[in-house]
Amino acid sequence: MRNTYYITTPIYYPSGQAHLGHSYSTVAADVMARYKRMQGFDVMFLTGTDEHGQKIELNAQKEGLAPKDYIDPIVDNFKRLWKLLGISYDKFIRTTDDYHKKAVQKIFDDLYKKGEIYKGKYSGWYCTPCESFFTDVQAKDGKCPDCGREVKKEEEESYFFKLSKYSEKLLKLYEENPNFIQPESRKNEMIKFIEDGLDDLCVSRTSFKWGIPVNFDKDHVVYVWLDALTNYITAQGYGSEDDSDYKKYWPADVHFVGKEIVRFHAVIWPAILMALDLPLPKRIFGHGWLLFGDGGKMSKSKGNVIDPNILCKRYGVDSIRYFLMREIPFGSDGTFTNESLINRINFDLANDLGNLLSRSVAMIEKYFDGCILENSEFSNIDNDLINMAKSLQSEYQKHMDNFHFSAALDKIWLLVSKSNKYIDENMPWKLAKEEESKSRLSTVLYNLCECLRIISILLFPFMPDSSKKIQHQLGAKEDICKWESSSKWGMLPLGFKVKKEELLFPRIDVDKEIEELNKIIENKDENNNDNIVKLIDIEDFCKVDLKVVKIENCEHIKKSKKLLKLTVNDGKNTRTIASGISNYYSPEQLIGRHVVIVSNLKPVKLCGVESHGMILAADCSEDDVKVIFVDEIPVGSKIR
Ligand code: ME8
Repeated sequence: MRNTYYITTPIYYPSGQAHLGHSYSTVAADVMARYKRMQGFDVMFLTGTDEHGQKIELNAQKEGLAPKDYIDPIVDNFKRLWKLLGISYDKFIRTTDDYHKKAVQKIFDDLYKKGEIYKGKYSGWYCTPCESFFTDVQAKDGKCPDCGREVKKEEEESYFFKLSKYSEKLLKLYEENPNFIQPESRKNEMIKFIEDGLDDLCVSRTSFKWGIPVNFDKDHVVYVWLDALTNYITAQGYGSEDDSDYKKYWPADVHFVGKEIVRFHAVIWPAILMALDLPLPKRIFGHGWLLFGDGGKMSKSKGNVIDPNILCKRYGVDSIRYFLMREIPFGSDGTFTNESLINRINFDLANDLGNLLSRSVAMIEKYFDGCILENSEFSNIDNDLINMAKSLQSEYQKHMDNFHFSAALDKIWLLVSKSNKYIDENMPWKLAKEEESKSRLSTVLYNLCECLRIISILLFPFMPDSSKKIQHQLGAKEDICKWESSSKWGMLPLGFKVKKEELLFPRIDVDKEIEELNKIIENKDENNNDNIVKLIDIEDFCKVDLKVVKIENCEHIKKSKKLLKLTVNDGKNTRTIASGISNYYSPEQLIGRHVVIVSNLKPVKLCGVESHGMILAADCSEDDVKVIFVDEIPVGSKIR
């Protein structure tokens, strides 16, 4: 049986669009998942969306939408962004999925039956954006200690989870498993948090409806964090009929989370699992934040373009993935600026890596018609390079296994720089001038290709497309581009054929680019949002004549499976309308009802019936349509 590796990201709130911060955690998890797959692990990589709670309910209300209608397009955008960024997740959980809801209800029931949950009354402070409860002491000055926004006083009947009784067990867990919380600084914060005293946790709400109902007390919905945290096991089938993936993959090897939610993952989540007598995840890694202020550094730019869609379009997906993982040590905070991104692309990618590849391949094409047939003339100065290349895999692995992504990339770049220096030292253009140096020239270029092959393998988790492109240009076949071959020298068989293709990372003209970015910033509303519905003027709306009518008669149209023929009256006139709702309503359900029609549509003929208008109905889902009934509104009323 293969070793398994289970990695998760937080499940994100679809209360706003997916942004670069979400991309940061998700790219990191993707890098780790690809790295482990490359090593032969059977990987389960889970991400998803956390769709219940008061914040989503309120946002949907503001938009005049049902919560599910509000979140569906946002969730689609998350998925679209993950596709764009090359995120290779194995499962995507939505907490509104039926199997999850049932499993959460079962978990809540089990905890209740075990005496881990009891009914009481909550009185305290609530931060809706963080979906988090606070005591008087924690919420000093009426502000959330996590995000600084205003908290609200809440008083409601609630169920409580006996979190307080787990203090000792949690402290013991951290002590016995020193790597359970990483980095170390986050562990110390958690120890302090527990030592300050844990209260029992309110795990149900009654003051709003958008959540999973408690099975045995339907006035209550499950607290969104209990609902969300359990995703890590329900997604694998825990609490469902088929729990084979749960048995195979749980416990998770690591939960990647932002530092602000380590508390939920390192305190509440293990306590819930302890209460359920289930195994605990092996590690919680609380990474730092990507900050978007300009840090006073930018002279020419008018802000930052941080929309990942725009950034990927302008600079390429791999450059963004590289930047996110290289610029800031995982675990620390760091500032994102367009200038730092452009500099990384120009220096690390275009100058260092891109140049190394294009120079090496171009010289082989120029001096050897693209084909190296000999590599026997070694010199002592090759040893340094070869040794560095051969030991890169183990150095890289040490960092990757500790989630030190930036350090792993640093190691790769040491070999990139060394290779570039090797070109300068050996001056192939000089060797090419002497016939008797051709053999040495061939060896030098072979060595460069071997370095590039090793670099491309280790780069794969970070820059999957570029890694494949490098291998393609080198003419390196798949069997010598595997993890195992990244510690071996001399894998490229003599006679391999290189092929120069377009530049992997074109250099960016910084001044011109900043000017372009400034234009995007100035026209933010027009350019920055692909997802906003195009706005219309009030004049456009006034052109539509909406009226209340009564359905006087209704029958099926023989030639059509979908259409009903309706006779409607607006108090003055009668007209015929053909409407595609026969899969959802029978004529009897409609006759006598008041509905809204668009009365000034141009008439059209549908299956032989001339239709004068359209009935308003809502597409609730793909297979559910609901007519908007307005029985209490008098016939003939105009709707504006
Ligand atoms: O907290 N820098 O969801 P959320 C780095 N639903 N990472 C960032 C970031 C930034 N500027 N902004 C966001 C929730 N993130 C809960 C999680 S899990 C059971 C439930 C990342 O949409 C980071 O991983 O607020 C952070 O923890 C997460 O997005 C918060 O996402």
